[in-house]
Order: sequence, then structure tokens, then C-alpha cells
Amino acid sequence: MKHLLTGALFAMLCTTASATTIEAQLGDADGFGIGVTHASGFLWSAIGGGDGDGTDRWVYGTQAATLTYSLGTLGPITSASLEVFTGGQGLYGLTSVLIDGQLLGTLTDGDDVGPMYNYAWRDTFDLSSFLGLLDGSNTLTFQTNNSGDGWVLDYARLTISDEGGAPVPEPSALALLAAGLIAVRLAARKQRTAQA
Ligand SMILES: [Ca+2]
Ligand SMILES: [Ca+2]
Repeated sequence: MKHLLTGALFAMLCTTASATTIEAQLGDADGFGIGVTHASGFLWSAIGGGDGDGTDRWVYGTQAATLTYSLGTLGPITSASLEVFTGGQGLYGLTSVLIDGQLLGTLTDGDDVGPMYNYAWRDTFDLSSFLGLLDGSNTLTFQTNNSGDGWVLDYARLTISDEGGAPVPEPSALALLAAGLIAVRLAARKQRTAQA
């Protein structure tokens, strides 16, 4: 009981440095500018003129885009992921996604048969094996299997995290802990006296 109490007390007094997470995003999450949602169909002709950055615009074949960001106060990177929301991908074969030329995987087939022909999918890729590439500037390539494959990118979001520091007790917390330990010991002694 005493150890349980002191353990809990110590855990409470430690200041836990939480992990820092940054996001780098190309385009806005507005369903290609027309509110299309994950796993739903849409008509390519409904897509507008785009946001000027290559997103929300109907394009054909392989496209590349560069994501630049500041690593700021991020410590050693321990995890990262890439989320992309695209539609109409996959004419006669799936589209590959690459980061700085390294293959991450393929996009979900969004070029199914009718009634809508084009479907929107959110795909997420684990970047655990590519953390060394995350240096503040990365090129994303969407490599279609067919140059005539029409498709649209809503957004691409890179999420990068460090592990955060180990819990560190503060001096004032240590003083409190000492006071807590004395209190616990006194309580235990009182209990023993009562039992005797
Ligand atoms: Ca297509
Ligand atoms: Ca968008």
C-alpha cells in the first residue's frame, strides 16, 4: 500500500514533457472544393478551377508537389505519416505515391465503374521507414499507371512527431514528494500502532 501511494505521488509530481507534433499541408480539406466526402462518388465535371497550388483541380497523369515546412523545436523524429485525399485515381492500374522518389504505397482505386465513375478516398501512409527524409522539404509524386488517368487531389497532410522528453521531477515537486513520503510513513506507523 505504501509503495503504491508513493508511486502514485511520484507520478503526479513529475512534469511529463509531451511529444511535439507538426503538420505540413498542401491544399485545404474541403472535398475538392465541392464538399465530396470519403468513399463517395462525384462527377469530374463538377470540379472547379482549383486553388492555384495544384489541388482541387482535375488533372491527368503523374503529378508532383513539394511540401515545405519548419521542423521548429521538434526533437529526434520518432513517427510520421502522410494522409492524402484524392478522387478518380486508378485507370487501368493503381497510382503509386512516392516521397523524394521512395515508394510509400498505392492509392485506393477510385476509378470504378458507374454510376459515378469517380470515387474519393482518404489514404494514410506510415512513414516510419522514411524518417530520415523529413528535413523540411519533400517532394510528393503521384505516379499514375496510365497517362490518361484523370484525377483530383484535395489535400496532402504530413504529420511528424518526436517522442517528447522523459518525465523530470522539478525541485519544488521533490520537496512536495519528501513531505508526501513523511506523511505516508506516519500514516503507516499510526496503522501499525492501531493494530498492536
Ligand atoms: Ca481517373
Ligand atoms: Ca481542397
